[in-house]
Amino acid sequence: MRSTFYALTTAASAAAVRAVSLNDVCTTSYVQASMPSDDFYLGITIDPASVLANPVTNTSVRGQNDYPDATFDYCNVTFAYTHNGRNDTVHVRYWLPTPEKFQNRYLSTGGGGYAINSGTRSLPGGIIYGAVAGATDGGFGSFNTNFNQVFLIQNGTINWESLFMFGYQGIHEMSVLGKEFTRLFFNMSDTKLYSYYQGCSEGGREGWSQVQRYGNQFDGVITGAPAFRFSFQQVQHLYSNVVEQTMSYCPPPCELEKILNETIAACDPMDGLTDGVVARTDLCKLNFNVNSTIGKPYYCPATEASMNPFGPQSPAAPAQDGIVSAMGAAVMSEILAGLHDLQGRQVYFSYQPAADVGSVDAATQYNATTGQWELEINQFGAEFPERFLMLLNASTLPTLDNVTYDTLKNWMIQGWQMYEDTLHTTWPDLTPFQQAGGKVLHYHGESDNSIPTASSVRYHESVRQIMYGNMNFNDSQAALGDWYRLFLVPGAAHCAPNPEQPNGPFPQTNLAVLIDWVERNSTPTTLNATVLQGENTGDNAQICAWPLRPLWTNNGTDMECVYDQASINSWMYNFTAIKMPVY
Ligand SMILES: *[C@@H]1O[C@H](CO)[C@@H](O)[C@H](O)[C@H]1NC(C)=O
Ligand SMILES: *[C@@H]1O[C@H](CO)[C@@H](O)[C@H](O)[C@H]1NC(C)=O
Ligand SMILES: *[C@@H]1O[C@H](CO)[C@@H](O)[C@H](O)[C@H]1NC(C)=O
Ligand SMILES: *[C@@H]1O[C@H](CO)[C@@H](O)[C@H](O)[C@H]1NC(C)=O
Ligand SMILES: *[C@@H]1O[C@H](CO)[C@@H](O)[C@H](O)[C@H]1NC(C)=O
Ligand SMILES: *[C@@H]1O[C@H](CO)[C@@H](O)[C@H](O)[C@H]1NC(C)=O
Ligand SMILES: *[C@@H]1O[C@H](CO)[C@@H](O)[C@H](O)[C@H]1NC(C)=O
Ligand SMILES: *[C@@H]1O[C@H](CO)[C@@H](O)[C@H](O)[C@H]1NC(C)=O
Ligand SMILES: *[C@@H]1O[C@H](CO)[C@@H](O)[C@H](O)[C@H]1NC(C)=O
Ligand SMILES: *[C@@H]1O[C@H](CO)[C@@H](O)[C@H](O)[C@H]1NC(C)=O
Ligand SMILES: *[C@@H]1O[C@H](CO)[C@@H](O)[C@H](O)[C@H]1NC(C)=O
Ligand SMILES: *[C@@H]1O[C@H](CO)[C@@H](O)[C@H](O)[C@H]1NC(C)=O
Ligand SMILES: [Ca+2]
Repeated sequence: MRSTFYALTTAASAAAVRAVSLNDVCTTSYVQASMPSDDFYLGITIDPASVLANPVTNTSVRGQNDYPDATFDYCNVTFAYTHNGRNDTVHVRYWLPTPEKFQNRYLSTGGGGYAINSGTRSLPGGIIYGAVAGATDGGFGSFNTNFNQVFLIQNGTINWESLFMFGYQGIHEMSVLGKEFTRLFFNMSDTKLYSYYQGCSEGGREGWSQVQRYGNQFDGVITGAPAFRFSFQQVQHLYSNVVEQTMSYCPPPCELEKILNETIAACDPMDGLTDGVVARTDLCKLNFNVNSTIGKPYYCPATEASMNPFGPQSPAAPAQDGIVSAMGAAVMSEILAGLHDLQGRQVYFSYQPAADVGSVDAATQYNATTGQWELEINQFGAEFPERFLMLLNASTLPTLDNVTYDTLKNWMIQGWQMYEDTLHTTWPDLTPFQQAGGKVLHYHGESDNSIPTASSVRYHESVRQIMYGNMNFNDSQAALGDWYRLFLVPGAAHCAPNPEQPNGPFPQTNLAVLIDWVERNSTPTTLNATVLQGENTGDNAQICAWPLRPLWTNNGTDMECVYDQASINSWMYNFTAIKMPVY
């Protein structure tokens, strides 16, 4: 009897708490009644007739880098708004947790490459933490239409609206509308709504675009490997090709892979733990000489022709059987040194030594007619000057003929001037964000082969110097670390774990860590991370906060975060080729 009575009361009180079900509120009419009012955002009118809403139950997500596996229900909402007087259409999409799972949180998500959203890939990362999660199509025509497809109206004619939407306006509008929609949908009235942002690569740049402009828009922001300093970043993708052209040597891919393998093998133990992970690329840079790979034999089997949906078809190639040449080592050294102009002055930096540059920027292709490995123009690098500087509607340069190190420098500076206020995204004074109590969790794979890790270190340094220039190095790092922390992820590639260094961890629980920081004032002294592949899958690891660096002692049993001036200095560059400050 007693147990029956107990069960009944428990069921009754649970029913009272869960009075509202997903099906009750996930309807077109309820969502229409929850729309921000017409005068909520000056210049924007929402189209109530565009509202689409449907409940989705028992969805599972697995194997993602940015959030753990989960199963959940949500309300799938899409609607459109227009900018008054422009008659354009911008679509926004929000996934809302069920009423009993909602935890007074909102999350904006961003894109990658030239996309302003990640499809629906990033949205579960909010739902599983009780947050409404938003994405925008930027007004580009559909959620699958990328910015570069709409940037030119015709050759020579810029679609300026698309540029500003991509630069920062689209994410801003989606965030302001999304927060208000969340409040109205869940009847929040005066309850605090915690607001967050999470994105990597272009999504990381988009996050910074908001932190730099809208001080009180987010309580917490996760910016991974941001594609900021945009023209430098894009043109940098061409630097490896121009090294190969200038030095008249296109290494066979297998030669570069061998150099990479030898670099990883030699530099792995420098961090005190021999685990296949180069956790100290700075020590590698200071102590490893690429020339030591000269003469090492390599072999890679023949490959068949393949279609790359994102780039050119790669032709079939014969088996590669050779030894690392002095030219191969010289090309690699020059690539890692970063762009210098024709007077030998530093213009920009490159990847860290254990990054796999051979499979992306430095990739070459086999020409069956000549039997030679030849230049394969990097598409990311080539699209930028063609489309965004020359304003020609094409996705690559026809040739790199006559392109020198000075050409690259000039493209970087020209692109900086053209897009300083939209894409460059390195404004270093974050005082409004800091004063509003915002927190930034910034991370970057230390073996990133698409955005140089040093790029994140440079911006973090710029913020420190601009905001705390009157303090010494350690005090300013401490002051900055109260609200903005940078973590370099050992072994990680671009926004992902690295198949070349499978035992490296990845910070999969970033949003949980940020929520603890924002809502419970629990500062991430180290960043929580998990090994996501290989034989140690599931192992936990802690990542040191910059400028501290990991070092294992006692034969790899104890990890410490140490201060090492020579290592820190190896991350600092003086761009002597450029007279303006480059933040
Ligand atoms: C949820 O989906 C899984 C498989 O994806 C299935 O086994 C399970 O029965 C489903 N649960 C419900 C409540 O529909
Ligand atoms: C979410 O809504 C959009 C717009 O109606 C629709 O295209 C999409 O299929 C929906 N997704 C799910 C999982 O229902
Ligand atoms: C606005 O755009 C719609 C659809 O693109 C079009 O049918 C309509 O005529 C336009 N209205 C004005 C005032 O330009
Ligand atoms: C918000 O309040 C309205 C009116 O009381 C109610 O019908 C609706 O279910 C509530 N929504 C939620 C998510 O609780
Ligand atoms: C490099 O190392 C990887 C992983 O161990 C291996 O699969 C590959 O064959 C090696 N490449 C060369 C050129 O030795
Ligand atoms: C590597 O070897 C080349 C000759 O092949 C030499 O010019 C260069 O200085 C060497 N680099 C280092 C860092 O030893
Ligand atoms: C291969 O080399 C031949 C001869 O130089 C040249 O005509 C051809 O364009 C090259 N093919 C590619 C795909 O570059
Ligand atoms: C625009 O420029 C591209 C690249 O030069 C060219 O292929 C295309 O024909 C041009 N289109 C027009 C309409 O001029
Ligand atoms: C490269 O420069 C040479 C000499 O000025 C010129 O003849 C040639 O047309 C140029 N090539 C390209 C693709 O601009
Ligand atoms: C830290 O990561 C582990 C897995 O490595 C996970 O179980 C734990 O929940 C994470 N902690 C936080 C605060 O998310
Ligand atoms: C150090 O660790 C390695 C791998 O765990 C082990 O093989 C070796 O015996 C250890 N050396 C000492 C001196 O403990
Ligand atoms: C950078 O180099 C310039 C020119 O050599 C020099 O004047 C300046 O002091 C250097 N700046 C730093 C921070 O080292
Ligand atoms: Ca190691």
